[in-house]
Amino acid sequence: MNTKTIELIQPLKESIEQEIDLLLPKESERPSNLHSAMRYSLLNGGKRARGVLLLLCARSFPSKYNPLPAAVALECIHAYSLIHDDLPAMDDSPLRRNKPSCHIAYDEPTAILAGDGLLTEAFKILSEHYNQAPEVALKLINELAKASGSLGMIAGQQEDIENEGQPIDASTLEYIHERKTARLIQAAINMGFILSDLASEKTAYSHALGLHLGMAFQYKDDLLDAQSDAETLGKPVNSDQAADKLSAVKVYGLEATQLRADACLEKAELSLKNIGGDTTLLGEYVALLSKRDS
Ligand code: GRG
Repeated sequence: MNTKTIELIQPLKESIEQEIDLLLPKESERPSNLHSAMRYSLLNGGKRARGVLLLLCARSFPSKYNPLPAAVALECIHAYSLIHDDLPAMDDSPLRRNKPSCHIAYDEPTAILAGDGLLTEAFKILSEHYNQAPEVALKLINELAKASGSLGMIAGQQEDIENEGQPIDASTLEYIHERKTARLIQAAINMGFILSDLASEKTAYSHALGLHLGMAFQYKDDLLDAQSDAETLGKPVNSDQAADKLSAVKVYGLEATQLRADACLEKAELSLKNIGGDTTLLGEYVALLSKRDS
């Protein structure tokens, strides 16, 4: 682990958490239980990988916009997806980030509504905080909606559920992983670069960076599920195998999954070089994510 990079990233994580606390409705706001559940799920840890990536991309070129509200919007979408994924109707997981999942800490209806609340809140935040620059606001909203909607993350989740326990081919697996995981990470990168006004001829590189990094992230997630322990991971391990879930490890095996992760990372690093700008810390963080243990 590169401790210097971790030290440089920590203040970014903290600034996202402070902004979450600032922007989300307070627990004292009615209905108190709902807002408490939304805050519980959003402020109960996690790496903030998507938010941090957005901040790092936003500052790789001079920018006049504050990227923090966009990072919060992205983390709202991520947290909503985790709440709904943990529900009994989906993954039925009692543990998230080493703490009781939202529907365990509260109850199922509250967890469903907390997820819905966070999903809606994300777009409210973007529309309110970038309204001085309507073109930027629209681009951010469009990017996040495409990545998380029924052609993006929700498509991945739907096909993941439909294919559970079925024999799976590599192309279906790639379709699912690209949508379920990589698209939101791609949105983090794209939203950051929208805020730093990346030259239009370079956007193909930022899209490629997001896609390859997102796929590497999912391969790593599957490797961790197969190789880590529950304490380190903050959720049950071997859950893919136990629930007969789709997993790159199941389709390709451990060694080939690692090779795929490495190849994606190499492509991500090449795209980053082509983007230019001040991306040193971004490059170090990308490498750090590939070595993460949770
Ligand atoms: C319910 C619409 C809907 C979507 C669910 C996020 C998701 C889609 C499913 C969760 C299961 C899973 C393993 C998804 C892959 C994405 C992923 C690796 C999520 C975990 O993200 P991390 O590692 O978590 O960034 P933290 O806790 O650090 O924020």
